[in-house]
Amino acid sequence: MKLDRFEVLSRAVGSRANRRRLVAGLVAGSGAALVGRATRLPAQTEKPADGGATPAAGGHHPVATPAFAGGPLQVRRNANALSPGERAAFVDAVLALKVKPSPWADGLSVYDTFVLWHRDAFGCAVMAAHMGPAFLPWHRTFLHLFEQQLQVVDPSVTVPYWDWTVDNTPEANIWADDLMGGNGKPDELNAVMTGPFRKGRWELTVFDHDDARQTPYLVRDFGGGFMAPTLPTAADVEEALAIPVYDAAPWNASVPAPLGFRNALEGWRDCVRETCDPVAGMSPECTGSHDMHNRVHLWVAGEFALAHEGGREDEPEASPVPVPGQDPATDLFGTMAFNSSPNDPVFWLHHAQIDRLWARWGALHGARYLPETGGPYGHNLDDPMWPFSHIGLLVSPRMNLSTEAMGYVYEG
Ligand SMILES: [Cu+2]
Repeated sequence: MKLDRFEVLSRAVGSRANRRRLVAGLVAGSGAALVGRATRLPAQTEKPADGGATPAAGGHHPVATPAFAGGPLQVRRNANALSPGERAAFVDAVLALKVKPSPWADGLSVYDTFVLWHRDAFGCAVMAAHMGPAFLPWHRTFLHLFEQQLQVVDPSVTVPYWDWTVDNTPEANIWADDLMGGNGKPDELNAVMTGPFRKGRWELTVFDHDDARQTPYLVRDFGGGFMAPTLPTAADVEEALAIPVYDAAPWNASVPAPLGFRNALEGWRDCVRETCDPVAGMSPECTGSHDMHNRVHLWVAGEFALAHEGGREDEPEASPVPVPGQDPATDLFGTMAFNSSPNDPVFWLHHAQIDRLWARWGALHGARYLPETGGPYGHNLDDPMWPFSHIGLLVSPRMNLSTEAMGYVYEG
């Protein structure tokens, strides 16, 4: 069903006469700010550096970081710093996108189009967004587009970040009823029953291609299972930030964490190869822990089972919620463990934190990116990134190396 939707989207994009008509359509609709900014970025980032970036040893690519000329910088703030009114404005804008028709995909809301893009970025032939150098620039563009859509609803809203090194318990205030809502309720199959995105109010419509269950509500089990009982620490973050090299060959999930900041932050450990499941998409074979970015996804989700690691035959009794007719070793996942994880709005707060950490790394080591060439398609410095290239936005990793050039900064 979801595959059909994507094919409809691809056909719709491909059948329009040219990209200019599609872009014109976006400008006429809800994407004006988005297109205006994105099309200005290439010229800005190609200006010669004037002291902003330090030329690096070891083949790094220095990139200028000029000030954004398109207006005042937007500020993304710690979710903890938002006033009750600001929290409500963010939630209301998210809820509005959930019902607003998508300009890009027939029959989907704006919000669910983002879920679909994130899920299908795992396709074997695409692999645009994870397990490679473009992990950080892809998600930067993804959040920027989402934020601009929020701002069409309410220009005062930016995406807040969740500093999970500090707010690292189920009692943290991001889980309050006026923001993300709380943990799943054990006697309701771990459904989220509180807050604005509770069961009955927030309905999931885009599911992973191999998800037979298609649970239509958020599922969370903070720290459940055995793979992510705790969140990454401040020391973990400092260790990653100290790595001076952005990424390393072979530019995938198997890069040992000390050799590159990208996978240190993305969080794949001891992975040997990536395999293609034509339905589920690409996934690596790993024996190590899930750290950092991956670990946060799994901590929120509760890790009942991960298909790419062969289920839970080793500890089948650890699956906390047996469901009639389902195999607990392979079928139970919290929402944030899926490829369609943006279904849980905490996705945006988590990825704003990841993006903030990348910006901090850039401030320490220069706005550098690797590889220039030789990596998987979509992951080299000047490659177009899918799906943005399919909706008339030719954005590359190079265009994502400075948040200031994209018009925003992080507070704190
Ligand atoms: Cu992602």
